[in-house]
Amino acid sequence: MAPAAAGEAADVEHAVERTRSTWFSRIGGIFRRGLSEEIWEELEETLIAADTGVETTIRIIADVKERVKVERISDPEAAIQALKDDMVRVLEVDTGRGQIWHANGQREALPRPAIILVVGVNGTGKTTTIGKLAHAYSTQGKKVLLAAGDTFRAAAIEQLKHWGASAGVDVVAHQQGADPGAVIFDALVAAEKRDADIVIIDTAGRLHTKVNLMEELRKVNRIIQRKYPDAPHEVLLVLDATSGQNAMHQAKYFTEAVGVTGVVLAKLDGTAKGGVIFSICDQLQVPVRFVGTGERPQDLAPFEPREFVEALFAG
Ligand SMILES: Nc1nc2c(ncn2[C@@H]2O[C@H](COP(=O)(O)OP(=O)(O)OP(=O)(O)O)[C@@H](O)[C@H]2O)c(=O)[nH]1
Ligand SMILES: [Mg+2]
Repeated sequence: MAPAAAGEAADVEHAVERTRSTWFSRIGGIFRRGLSEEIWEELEETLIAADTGVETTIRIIADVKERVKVERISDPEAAIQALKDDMVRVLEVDTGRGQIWHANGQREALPRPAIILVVGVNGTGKTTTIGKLAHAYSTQGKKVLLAAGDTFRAAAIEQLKHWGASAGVDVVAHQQGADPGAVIFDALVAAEKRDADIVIIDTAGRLHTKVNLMEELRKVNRIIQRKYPDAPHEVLLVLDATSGQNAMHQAKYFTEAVGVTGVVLAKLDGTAKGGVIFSICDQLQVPVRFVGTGERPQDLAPFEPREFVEALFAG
C-alpha cells in the first residue's frame, strides 16, 4: 500500500535535478573517455563529492571494477550499466522488518490499525511528511488518525492540526507540555473507537537533551506495545537530505535507540548531495521508504531503487 500521491504526482526526476546536474551527469563523460585506470579515481571523487560516503563509494567501485574485469567489459555504456546495477543493489535493502511496506511497496494484509511512529531530529521534515502521508492515505480511502506526540512546542501541535484539517483527517492532541504518552494512549483509544485504518504518530525532534529524547521515544514505544504488542508496525526515521553525511550520524543514533524500520529522505529537492541515500542504505541496512520532493501535500514519492538510479543518470 504505497500511497498514491494526491493530484499531480511527486516528481523524483525533478527532485534529483541538482544532484544529477552537479555530480552524476559527469559520470557518463568519465567512462566514455575509455576504461583506463584513472577513471576509477575520478569516479571515486565524484561519488564522494555527491555524499555517497567513503566506505560505500569504495565498495561500489570495487564491485563494478571486478565485474568489468571478469566480464571483460570494454564498452563504456556496458560499464555504466554495471555501475547502475550495483547502485540499485545497494538501495535494495529488504530486512523483512517494518510491516507496512515491503520492498516492492505492497503488502497483502495490513494490521488494523496500522501504527506508524515517525521520529527524527528537529527540522528534518517529520510533521510535513506526516501531513503528506495523511493526504495520500485519505485519498486512497483509508481512515487516518494523527497523534500530536510532539508536545514540546505549541507550534508543533498547531502545525499537525493544520495538516490534519487540510487532509480532512482527525488529529488527537493535548496541550503543550502534556505527557506525549497520554496523547498516544488517547489516540489509540480513539482509533479503535472510530475504526481507523492507520494511526500516524508525530514525535518531538528536540528535548532538553538527546538522552531525554531517546528515553521519551522508548517510552512511547512501550505505551504503544501495551495495547498492540506487535506495534509500531513501522518506525519511520525522517532524515534531511541537505544535511548530507550528518544525516548518517543521526540515523545511527536513532536506529540503535528505537529500532527504525524505514527511512524517509526529505528535502531531496533542496540538495546536490542526494548520494547520501546510498550511504544510508549501505551503512545502516535500513530501506528508504519515501523521498520528500517539495513542500506540497503531493510531494512524497514511494522510493523505487531502479527509478531513482535512472533519474540520477537521466539525460
Ligand atoms: N523543499 C522541501 N522542504 C521540506 C520537505 N519536507 C519538509 N520540508 C520543510 O522543512 C521544514 C521543516 O519541516 P517540519 O515538518 O516542520 O520538520 P519537523 O521534523 O517536524 O521539525 P520539528 O517538529 O521541529 O522537529 C518546513 O519548512 C517544511 O516545509 C521536502 O521534501 N522538501
Ligand atoms: Mg514537527
